Amino acid sequence: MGGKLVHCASASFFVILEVGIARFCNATSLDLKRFAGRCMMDYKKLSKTAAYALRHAPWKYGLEMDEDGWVTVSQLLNGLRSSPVWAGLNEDDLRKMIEASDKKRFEMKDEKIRALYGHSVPVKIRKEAKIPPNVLFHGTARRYLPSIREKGLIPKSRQYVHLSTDIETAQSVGLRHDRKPVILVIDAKRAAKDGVKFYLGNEKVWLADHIPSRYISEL
Ligand code: HQG
Repeated sequence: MGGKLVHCASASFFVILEVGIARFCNATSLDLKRFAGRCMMDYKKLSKTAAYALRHAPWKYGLEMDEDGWVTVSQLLNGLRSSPVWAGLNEDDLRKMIEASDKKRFEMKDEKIRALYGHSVPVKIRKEAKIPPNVLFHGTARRYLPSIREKGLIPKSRQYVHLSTDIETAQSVGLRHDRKPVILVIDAKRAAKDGVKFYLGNEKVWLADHIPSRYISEL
């Protein structure tokens, strides 16, 4: 038999994709691609693509982003569907992508969706300043320390500096840059008192425009 055995993650059963059966059922190759796409939905890959669209390059997907980072779900679906991999994508897939993730990267409300942090789009996403926890953490690479000691924490290619509410999260952020990351401790209470603004990303991620080095110590 010339069929392929494919694990169907969304429905948890096995399907046989058999060219003969497809012909018998009059299915087109696009129908088959859509069917296979639905059965093998890779939510991690979808999350990476959606993050790229919503944080970094909305224009590549034809998205009109408002000043709070929202785009309509229908625009995002249309933009993503132009790639054959996501041809069969629907709103429920976006919802499942959000639920399947270990990090709360996106928010969906009133037929709109946005990334909660990580942006690098040219126009700065508006964030409301909030009172931060007394202490925040930041995991980074050892090689960045001399510059951080001198300039403080700067957003670099993103719009905001990203801070973590706990050491474990900071550690995993830092591991993206260095196998032995350094954990920085931010005296957020004192910084906020002195006028540094903090913004909420999600329950574990806080944002700031810049953290001067006088509020930073090493764990
Ligand atoms: C460093 C991921 C030299 C900074 C994560 C960091 C996070 C400096 C790097 C989110 C510096 C920028 C963001 C200075 C800061 N001199 N280096 N003065 N100031 N840096 O990736 O915070 O999985 O842009 O320490 O989990 O690592 O994508 O920022 O090492 O929440 O959802 O410059 O991205 O989330 O790196 O990570 P990044 P980040 P997702």
